[in-house]
Amino acid sequence: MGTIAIGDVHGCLEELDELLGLVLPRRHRVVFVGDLIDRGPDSAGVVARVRELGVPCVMGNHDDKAVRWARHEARRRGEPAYTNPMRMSNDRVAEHARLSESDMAWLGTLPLVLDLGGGWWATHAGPEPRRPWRRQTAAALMRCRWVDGAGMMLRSLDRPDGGFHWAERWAGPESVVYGHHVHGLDAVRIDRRPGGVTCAGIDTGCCFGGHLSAYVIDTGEVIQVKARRAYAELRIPDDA
Ligand SMILES: [Mn+2]
Repeated sequence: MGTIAIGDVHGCLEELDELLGLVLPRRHRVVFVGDLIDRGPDSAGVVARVRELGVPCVMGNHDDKAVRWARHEARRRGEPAYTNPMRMSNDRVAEHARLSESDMAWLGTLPLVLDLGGGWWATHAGPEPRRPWRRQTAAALMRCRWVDGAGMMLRSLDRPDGGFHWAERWAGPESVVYGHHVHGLDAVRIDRRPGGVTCAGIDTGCCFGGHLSAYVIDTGEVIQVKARRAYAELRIPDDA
């Protein structure tokens, strides 16, 4: 049985259901690379669907932020003097309120990485190339995009001068399937690294009007559906 990884869904339930119609008949193992929620029209519906499927998902930075914000809110309700130190837009607060407590608790259990076997790992954003897989940080695994020549993570939304995407510097030996960074709205991004290492970036920006992509780990085949429309603007900051 092979494995199919599905990219950042970001609340795009209609597109997810269309993609599942293409993916599920293959009877492969299905995994999600995180960021199930925000930006698209139905975060709660997407979480419900993934929970119904009972398949694994890694923790995305949006999933993580929602969980941490909800924990602060719970504490604030119990301690009137407590102030939630995190910011969240009113739209996001309303969208997250549609998630049940059980959904939010489930999001809080998502792992940072999944071992898919065969030398492949799934994570939301990516490893920091200067560190071996076992010493990666949560910050990198949920947020890494750009790195310097030494493989150190840089905090930038846009490619810095002289910077690289981490997948251009990752030496393995693990192959990685990941989301988080929209390399383009159509094609998935495949980096073939020395030693037979592959990095597969499969967030093709469905919520931005691109595609929702599924990647068949064993064959490299890509299964895609087109976004119904753009639900958000591509250039908004990642944690906005
Ligand atoms: Mn993300």
